[in-house]
Amino acid sequence: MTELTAPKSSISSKDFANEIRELLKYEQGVTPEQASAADVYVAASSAVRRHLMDSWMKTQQDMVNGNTKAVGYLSAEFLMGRQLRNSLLNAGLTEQFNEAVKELGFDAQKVIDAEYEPGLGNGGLGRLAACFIDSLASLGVPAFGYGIQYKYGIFRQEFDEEGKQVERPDYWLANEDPWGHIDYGRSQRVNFGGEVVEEDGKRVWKPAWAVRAIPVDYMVPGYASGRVNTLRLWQAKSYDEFDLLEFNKSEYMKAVEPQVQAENISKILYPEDSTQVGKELRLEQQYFFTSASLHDAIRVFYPGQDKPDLTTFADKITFQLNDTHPVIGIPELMRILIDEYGYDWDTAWTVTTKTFNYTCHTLLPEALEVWPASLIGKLLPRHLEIIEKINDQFLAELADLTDDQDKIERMRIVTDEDDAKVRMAYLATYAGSHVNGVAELHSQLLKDVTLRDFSDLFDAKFTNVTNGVTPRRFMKLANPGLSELITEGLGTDKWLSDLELLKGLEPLAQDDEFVKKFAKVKYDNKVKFAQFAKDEYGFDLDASTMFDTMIKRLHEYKRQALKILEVIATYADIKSGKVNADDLTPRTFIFGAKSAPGYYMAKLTIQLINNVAKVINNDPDVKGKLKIAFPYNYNIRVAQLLIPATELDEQISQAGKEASGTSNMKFALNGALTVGTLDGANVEIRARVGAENFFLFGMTVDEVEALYAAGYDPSKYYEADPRLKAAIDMVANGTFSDGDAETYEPLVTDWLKKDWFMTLADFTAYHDIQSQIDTLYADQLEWNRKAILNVANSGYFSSDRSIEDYLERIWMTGPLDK
Ligand code: F58
Repeated sequence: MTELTAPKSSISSKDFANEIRELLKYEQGVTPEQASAADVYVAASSAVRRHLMDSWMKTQQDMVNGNTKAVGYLSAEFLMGRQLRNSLLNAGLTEQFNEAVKELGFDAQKVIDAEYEPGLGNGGLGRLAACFIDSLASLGVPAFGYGIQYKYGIFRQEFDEEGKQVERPDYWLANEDPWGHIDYGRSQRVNFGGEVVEEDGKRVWKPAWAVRAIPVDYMVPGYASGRVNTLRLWQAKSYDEFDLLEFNKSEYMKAVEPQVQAENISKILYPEDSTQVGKELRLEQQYFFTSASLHDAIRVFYPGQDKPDLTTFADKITFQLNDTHPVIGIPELMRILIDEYGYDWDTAWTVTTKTFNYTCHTLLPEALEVWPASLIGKLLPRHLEIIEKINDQFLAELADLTDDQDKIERMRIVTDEDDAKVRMAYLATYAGSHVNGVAELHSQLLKDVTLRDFSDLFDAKFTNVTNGVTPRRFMKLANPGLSELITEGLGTDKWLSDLELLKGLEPLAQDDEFVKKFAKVKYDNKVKFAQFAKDEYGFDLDASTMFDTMIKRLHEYKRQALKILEVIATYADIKSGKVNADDLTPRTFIFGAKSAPGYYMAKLTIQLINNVAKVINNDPDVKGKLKIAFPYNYNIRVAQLLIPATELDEQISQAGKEASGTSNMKFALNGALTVGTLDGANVEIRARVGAENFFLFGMTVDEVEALYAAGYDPSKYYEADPRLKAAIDMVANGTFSDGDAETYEPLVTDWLKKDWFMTLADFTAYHDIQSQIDTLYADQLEWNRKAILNVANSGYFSSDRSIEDYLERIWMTGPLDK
């Protein structure tokens, strides 16, 4: 007997269909016959929202009356993915929906596909935030996600004739958004600019301009918890919509100027992680949403109180700073407490330091935000004063802790130079109660390298919370076939809210019948992906080949170059006759990656991959044994289809550079084997699934450091490995650029002269592991056994576990009473 615990609403499909009919009529104004799939999507979404409404309202009430402290997750990004299927799942309405739309004469998938995916994040960091709010709700912990409702999300990626990335605006709100509820009555004023003056012995900020922050609320339904939390995304609007005086003078453009300026703040998500562009607007965005969110929390937790006792603020809500983007919230809370509510500095400091915690998501020094003090002074003059005072206080504290003047200098929050800088990570580390990295190795490196001085003096602040992913979206929704098989194998579906139960699959890895069923699910997922790739991109993929996937932002440290060079080297082996294509294990190499628009090397790598695809996919000598597929505009939807179809997962960053990675977790949970370096969460995945079930290669962090120290010369590796040499020569001689040697010259020169992330040094090891991969793949039963062991031992990587760790180590709170 299989025990089923998934939520199921008691409403019948017929009644649910009637609700959709009503909404079509009264909201959309159409009959089911007139309705399009998009209409049905909107109506069905509204219907689900209605079903969640009571739980949402109750959760809000309970939170304010609260037996427990709430969590405020401050994040510039929430990469949610499509909402309808997830909401249906959590509302227990999946079956009713499937039946109801059929009854109305629609195909369920077409209705689902009418939803435009909101792309309000760049990659891992934004998706993590989305997984975390899902888990918070599923664990019944009262929480707000606070961020920005960007009008344009991450750009839509296209490839041009030459295989270059082209960025198109992502106007995701072009159609009705049934999920977001705009709440004009709860808007907040956010001030900017101006000056600070002395009045009655007090510092008083006289801002020059202001924008109105309007909350757009999204429900965040928990799975089987009966709780629905809120994602509150702020939209910027002008207070002066329209200047009638100007308009009457026929100055139409001028008349809307204030509106344009204000609305620019929430116009676009920054896709940059290479160059620092639009610094000013970015700081405006950061202040905009943190200021609005802090004021909002005061409004929520001290309803109707003019003089709330804000010394209790940190008992009501704890704020997690998702990377440095919301760190300006620290001086903002100080300012609110001192200037708006009259607290003295020390009281304000006590409250503030108890309120905030900081998560760092990087190891690249250039990714730690540093703002020119002059810019902060221009936009937020009062905040600069407060930051300077925090810095002075910090320096005084440091002087008591250490005699090491150099160290004190290095730790300054505000640098001591003409064009002073404010280091946001340092501010967060000093002012926050806790600082965490996102995988064990990363947290260790933060202590040993990135924030070493801080960990020397404030070791107790530092902790680790290894990332996780939500099994609801990335297993149940993405991989229904595997989910059913797991439920059958375990005799319960409880694993969806207690992922460690997957451990129970371990013995089944020795049961050949189960292994075959598992293999069948994987094969069906490959067929499904191939069909999608055909319909969407016109690719012809062969589901009988190994699906070998690398999906992540394109960045040199992630080393997509390593993968493509290995493919090219194999191609060169075929062309030179060293290898007979017939002897190869047929593989389909699938890439998905967006590059920051201003990141030249990353864009050139995209172009190279596309052109290698063009040549290899069309060369009869290859006999179809190698194929490259690079679907453009990789997003959550593609991820949900591709991850379950993948057999080999590429996590090949240079050791010590990937903070954690989260796709590695999704792959392991969906039964792919990983080829990877000892980097980020790979280390923990390998430790759990077993070294024999993971293809490890490449230098360790220590080896990388030693090689840098010894003086790294990539050309030596080029000379030493004939395959590597052949591959680079092929790129250099124009094989993938119609004979033009110029096209990839910058890449070639970089590989041979610089190669900062040591792609060449790891190349031979990466090649050597490929024959092990092929050998195992030839024994499908063994391969799938190992894949099952990956699934069985990856339960730890649920975001529910991550949230439990945050609750215990950082937030010191827990679920609401039932
Ligand atoms: C990622 N960071 C890390 N940043 O690279 C990855 O290892 C980790 O698993 C993940 O965070 C979650 O902890 C990341 O995605 C960004 O997207 C930046 C956001 C701000 C603009 C530049 C990119």
